[in-house]
Amino acid sequence: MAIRKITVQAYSGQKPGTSGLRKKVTVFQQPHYLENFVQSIFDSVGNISGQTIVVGGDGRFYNKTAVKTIIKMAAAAGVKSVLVGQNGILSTPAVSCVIRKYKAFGGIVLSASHNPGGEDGDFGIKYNVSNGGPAPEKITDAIYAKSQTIESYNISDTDDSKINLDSIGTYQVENTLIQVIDSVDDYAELMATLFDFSQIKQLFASGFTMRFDAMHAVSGPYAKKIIEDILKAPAGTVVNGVPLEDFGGLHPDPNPVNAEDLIFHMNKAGGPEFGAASDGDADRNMIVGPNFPVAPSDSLAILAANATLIPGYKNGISGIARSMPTSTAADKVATALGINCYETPTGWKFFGNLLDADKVTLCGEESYGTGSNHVREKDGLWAVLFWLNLIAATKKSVVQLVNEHWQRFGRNFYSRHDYEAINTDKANQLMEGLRRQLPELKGKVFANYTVKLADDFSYLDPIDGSTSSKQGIRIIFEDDSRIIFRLSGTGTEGATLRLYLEKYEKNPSSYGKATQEALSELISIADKVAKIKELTGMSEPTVVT
Ligand code: G16
Repeated sequence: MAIRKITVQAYSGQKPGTSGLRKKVTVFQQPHYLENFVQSIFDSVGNISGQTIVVGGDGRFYNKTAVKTIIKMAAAAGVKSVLVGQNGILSTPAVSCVIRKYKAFGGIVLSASHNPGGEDGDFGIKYNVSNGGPAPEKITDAIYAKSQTIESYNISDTDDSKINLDSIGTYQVENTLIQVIDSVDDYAELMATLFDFSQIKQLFASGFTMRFDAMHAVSGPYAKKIIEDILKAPAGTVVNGVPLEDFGGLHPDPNPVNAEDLIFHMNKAGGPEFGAASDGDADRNMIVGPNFPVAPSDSLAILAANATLIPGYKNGISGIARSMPTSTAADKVATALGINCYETPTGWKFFGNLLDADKVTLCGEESYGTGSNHVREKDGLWAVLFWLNLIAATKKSVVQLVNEHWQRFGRNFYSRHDYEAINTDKANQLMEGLRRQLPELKGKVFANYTVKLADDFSYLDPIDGSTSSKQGIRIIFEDDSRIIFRLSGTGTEGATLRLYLEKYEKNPSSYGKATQEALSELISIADKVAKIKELTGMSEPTVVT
């Protein structure tokens, strides 16, 4: 076995987006494409030689190939040991958990999250730092800069067949110790420290019914072990629980549109009492009651309001953080609790500093992401266990918990409209058009709404003083209703325009309104201001959640 230095040319466009580098599998399959990016990571994160790193992914097509390549490059870089999930599998929150538990230097997550998989699907790679969270922008910027000037990479010539990922155990590649670990154990152990497992067990023993849809993605083995084996929910509670390389040809995105099978089961007569789904890499979650999907922004607010009922949070929470487009429901809870609610740009990486400084305990995003200080990623199964524990502790249903929350805090009607795969130039034109209007919008009246503030969101990190600008156009009205426009940073085809709409209602007789109806006036205003239909050529969004 020997280390080889391979001379290469840089690829343009290896710029990490909202959450790492996400591209079509076919892009990653180009000669040296993955290797260039991995070497750029190794060269940008400090001296990795002699350190321990964690590697794992969501099991999508190309996962194992990429894991083996990374192991050979880690060996060439003099990494002391690589902790890798069995079969190359680790959910994103599990990578974070393992980095923290074993005090690793960092880790590499292989996933394109909720994006479809398979040979024609998407693949992704991101680097997580020693706190277990996604690398901050200064590191992702350095990785990108390196990828643009890279001239060579180093790799061990060990044959792939010698890199066994199938069985738990240890072996050497060059001088690097490879430790193949159980993908679930460390994570399951952490969950048992946060939640009252015996109370949840009793809930299932009393006949409580649940359907967890793992969407053929990586949460399957985690959910089966924790929900069925440990908490003794009946076999079959977890469905679609075997991770498939192409997610069964489906879109592993837990929202009412893509998790339509779960919604079907939750809407039918005699269906389960509680439904949940998770995405490709198990960091997102959707919570559903019978005929009742819970809005992610509401879920964050409800978890925060009830946190002291859960053993891991019984002493209270230090603060809450939400991404800017996420509804302000959590802000109302923070005010009631007398704690801060921080507003960050979209991207879990922006929560890391606040969590490390203990400014916040819970974080959440409208994009079906919720998490806490137990790891530094959002965590789908954690959120599901939190809800289960809440149901077990209060003996209330999902619908009751949400309705009681609205009665206490009011209801933030909320929706996101996505216009996917639109022409990038048109998308930029739309955003620039909005930016040009910003100085004149304040005070303008649109139907029943008067503009209170219009800006391009900019974030000053209160911990490290860094700023992130151009993070989304906000139009906020006198009654605190909001319209927000952003271009997604996770898509792989053209551009995706995200339009976020929020209206606060404190008249209980209106809480039962249909969401799109409650937001209809804001939807028309958004189109009028941004000329969405005209510029995209689309008469309606591709996805409404
Ligand atoms: C990632 C980020 C999230 C973000 C989401 C959507 O989630 O970690 O913080 O909210 O993308 O981002 P965008 O609106 O830019 O597409 P995931 O689950 O894809 O890793």
